[in-house]
Amino acid sequence: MANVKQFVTSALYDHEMPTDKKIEVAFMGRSNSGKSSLINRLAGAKIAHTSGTPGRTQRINFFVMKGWYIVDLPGFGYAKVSKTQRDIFGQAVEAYLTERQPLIGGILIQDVRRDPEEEEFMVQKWAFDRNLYLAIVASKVDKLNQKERIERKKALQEFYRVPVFLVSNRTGEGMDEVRGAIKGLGLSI
Ligand SMILES: Nc1nc2c(ncn2[C@@H]2O[C@H](COP(=O)(O)OP(=O)(O)OP(=O)(O)O)[C@@H](O)[C@H]2O)c(=O)[nH]1
Ligand SMILES: [Mg+2]
Repeated sequence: MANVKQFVTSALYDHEMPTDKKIEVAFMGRSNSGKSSLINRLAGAKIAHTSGTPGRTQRINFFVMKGWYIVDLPGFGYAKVSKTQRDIFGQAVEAYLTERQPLIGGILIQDVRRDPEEEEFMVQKWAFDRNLYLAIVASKVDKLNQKERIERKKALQEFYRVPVFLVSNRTGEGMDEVRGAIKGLGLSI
């Protein structure tokens, strides 16, 4: 199939977003949590810009997959960009999440070594309120040994009260489970 697994556009406002009504899945999480790296893993190609400098993704980025879009959102919880800028993309993200019609679900990514904070629970509440699917993915599991993995999985599942997928964007570990969740939405990957 031509024209798949590539960057399509970046937007802040609805009128700048794709109009072809393909389904969208939003990738959300704290800055530096590994959103863009996960997108690249799932696509099997380096389509999203990754960076060791947090806060690099400052627009809503659309990547076309097989008949649907991955939407890479600016990371939350990043303090170093100016307040005005944060307000602009904060409002844009909020409008996207609450109003966007093609959006059917989200993937919430967090570093496996951290505990969820207010923002993560807000994402969970958002999905619940809009009755949208949400998969919770804990990244950077390559940083943990086997015992720590078991402990962190249990702890995170207790926080979120739903299953949490542990992945490494470095080694590819856990990707099949995330792919399975996406397929469960009826999407091809
Ligand atoms: N060891 C390890 N490093 C990772 C993993 N995922 C991401 N990283 C690293 O973490 C840093 C941030 O990754 P990104 O994918 O750019 O994070 P992001 O969530 O898109 O960040 P923003 O765009 O700033 O919101 C990069 O240096 C990645 O190489 C992982 O699973 N394991
Ligand atoms: Mg990013």
